[in-house]
Amino acid sequence: MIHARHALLSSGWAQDVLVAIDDGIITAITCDTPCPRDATQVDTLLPALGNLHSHSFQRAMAGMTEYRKQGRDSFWTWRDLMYRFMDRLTPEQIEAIAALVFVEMQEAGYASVGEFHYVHHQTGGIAYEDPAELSLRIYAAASRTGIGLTHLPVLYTYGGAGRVALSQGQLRFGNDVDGYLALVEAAREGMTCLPGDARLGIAPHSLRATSPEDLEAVLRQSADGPVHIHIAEQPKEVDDIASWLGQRPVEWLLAHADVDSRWCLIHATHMTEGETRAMAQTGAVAGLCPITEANLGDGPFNGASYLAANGAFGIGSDSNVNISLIEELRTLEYSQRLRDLARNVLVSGEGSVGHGLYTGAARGGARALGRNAGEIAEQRLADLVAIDSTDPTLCALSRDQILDGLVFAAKDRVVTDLWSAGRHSVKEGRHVARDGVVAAYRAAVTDLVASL
Ligand code: NGQ
Ligand code: ZN
Repeated sequence: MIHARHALLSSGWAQDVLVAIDDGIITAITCDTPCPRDATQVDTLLPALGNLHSHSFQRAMAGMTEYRKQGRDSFWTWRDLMYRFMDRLTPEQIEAIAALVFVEMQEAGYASVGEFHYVHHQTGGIAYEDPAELSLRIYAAASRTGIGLTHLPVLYTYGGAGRVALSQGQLRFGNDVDGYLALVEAAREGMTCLPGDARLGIAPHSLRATSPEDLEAVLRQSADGPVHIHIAEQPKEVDDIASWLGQRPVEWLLAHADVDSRWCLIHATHMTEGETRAMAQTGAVAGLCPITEANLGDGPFNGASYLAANGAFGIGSDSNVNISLIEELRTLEYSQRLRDLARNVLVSGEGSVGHGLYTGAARGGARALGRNAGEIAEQRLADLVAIDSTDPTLCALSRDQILDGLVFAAKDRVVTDLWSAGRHSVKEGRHVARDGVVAAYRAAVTDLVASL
């Protein structure tokens, strides 16, 4: 049981709220009630967000790609460095890095994560004895930390638009459709080691890494669960797809696949007004990764038009160069302000930007991850985060201003507690497994850096 002085319920703010949880599910909510002796007492309880897009291994190269060399650095030069870094990773290192990442995510206020998992094979592209070896490593990290996992094994068949062969640096990703479907099945079987809220989805990496026929084939074989795809992140990708398929990426996808609320379109940065409105109408979630998109020089999302068309969105930490839920939401709004020379952009009609961003991302994240979460209500998963509204960054604010304070003024330290489907992983601001996970991470990266 959790007792909160204030809680943001699906019906709005309430006081002295007692939340009962059974088997990871919220079973009862009582307002205006004193704190019983055996309850965990918190200040302000919010629905915890899902982090809808992560490549956990990239966390370990944070800070290694910010050095300017002669010529112009770009997404594509970053990607070359990332491939070189990735090529050395062992299964043990992949697990240790993922565990650190999941600890950091939960401490930042994320209850769950969509792990967009595309490193499948050994260096050179040789399969592991168990083709799902690296998926199982992600599972081990999830079960160690208690994060709610939506695992998204990735189909990555081609090196670029037009069925270009994989480059040397991409060999660890490669599968044809049959190999991929076998991998998904193995990943499904392995999932029995995870708690019941874990989910499995599919993820064609991008239009450039697959083909129209292959995409259709994998979609035909998977009737339910989330479908995630990177799309329209970089202008070059838009141009490459347009010259190959005759349409811009989002335009092509909406015309050739049954895009609906199962889908999460990651980035969707470069869209025309028409694509923006059409995507919003499908019910798909825009998977926005503002910190990574800023870091990689992708560009700002077409946010105002998308929200005006009622589009669903959520946020992801993608490259994990910096894991901060607060900063992710802040960067999202600030990217719009800088482009539009305006304030308070990402809210439709009138209202609190922080409230709109937070609650919108909570709903969209849950939808994209296939989790019955995103609000505090009976029968939902107990994906919950507590923040301390007496922190100096928040203490002057009314309830209706708290989420604005959280998004624009606070630091991550205001997070005190976090539950993933009822698993109480963060207490007093620290993950319960932090020490062991950090020690294993340090050992893993020491070896890794020595091998680079
Ligand atoms: C990824 N990253 O999947 O990690 C990609 C780069 C690729 C972003 N798109 C790899 N931000 O495109 O092959
Ligand atoms: Zn990505």
